[in-house]
Amino acid sequence: MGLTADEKRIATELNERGYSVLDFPDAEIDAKIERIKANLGPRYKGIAFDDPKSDKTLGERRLQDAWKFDDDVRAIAANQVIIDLLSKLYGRSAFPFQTLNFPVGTQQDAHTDMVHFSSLPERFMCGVWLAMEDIGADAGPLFYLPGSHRWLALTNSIIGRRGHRSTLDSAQAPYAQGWTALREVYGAIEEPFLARKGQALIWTANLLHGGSRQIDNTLTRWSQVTHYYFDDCIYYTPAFSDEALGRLDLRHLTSIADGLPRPNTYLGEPVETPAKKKRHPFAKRLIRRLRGLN
Ligand SMILES: O=C(O)CCC(=O)C(=O)O
Ligand SMILES: [Fe+2]
Repeated sequence: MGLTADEKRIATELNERGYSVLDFPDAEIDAKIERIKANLGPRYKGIAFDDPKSDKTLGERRLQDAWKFDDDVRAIAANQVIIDLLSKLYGRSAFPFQTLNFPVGTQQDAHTDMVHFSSLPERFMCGVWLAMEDIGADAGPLFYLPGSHRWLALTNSIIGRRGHRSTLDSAQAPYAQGWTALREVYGAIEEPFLARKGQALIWTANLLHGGSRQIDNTLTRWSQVTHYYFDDCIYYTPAFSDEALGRLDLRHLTSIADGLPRPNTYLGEPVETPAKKKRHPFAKRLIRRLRGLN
């Protein structure tokens, strides 16, 4: 594949452990980070960043798709070295499609991103998590279960649940018991990512990860997550799909890098998405009648 020594290290770690750590490849990253904190800070309602004694975990903690109005968030998501690296390692062109900016720990239970974001063929998805400050054990660091990306990827058919058109408060909740069972079977140990500012961690689609409990609530834990998919796939949300029945909750994506849509395609051909037709009430009644007659 013509990999450099560092690319080979990252490829091997992604393959064997499901994650890999690297220094974010941008000489201006510190300045970008500081501008992001200044720009996004006021948007987290209820957090008094100026007061070192205040509880930072109160209020709104998650800002999705800030790339739409913040050029630095967008530049981090669209970092060409990261895109080229991921494209080289996965063998398809990577594109960023979503950003999340957090000022504190997420304190999220262990989950895989694959129940939110999957692809056909599967696993053409990854996350890149950037530490926007030094993050110690008390600040609710990101954690992961090394090697868990090789465990069974839980789907609705495996856990015995219908997904299509279902509603959920948390798309992760139905799989929690299954993940707990897998953790018991494999006996895997959680590892925290005690990151230095400017370090990034790539996680693969099926790696279990989450946010540790934040022990000191006066601390911040600034981070940005960018989620990437790869060209020429079907992109969908497994939590709301029944793959076996061909009922997919498709995603209609735009690349953050070039602003262009990435239509769902399979083996190079676009996948038709049946437009939701609004039928006339009379037609609906007629269809019901005819169905009844069959
Ligand atoms: O930052 C964290 O604590 C976890 C974020 C995460 O799981 C995600 O964005 O997929
Ligand atoms: Fe996640």
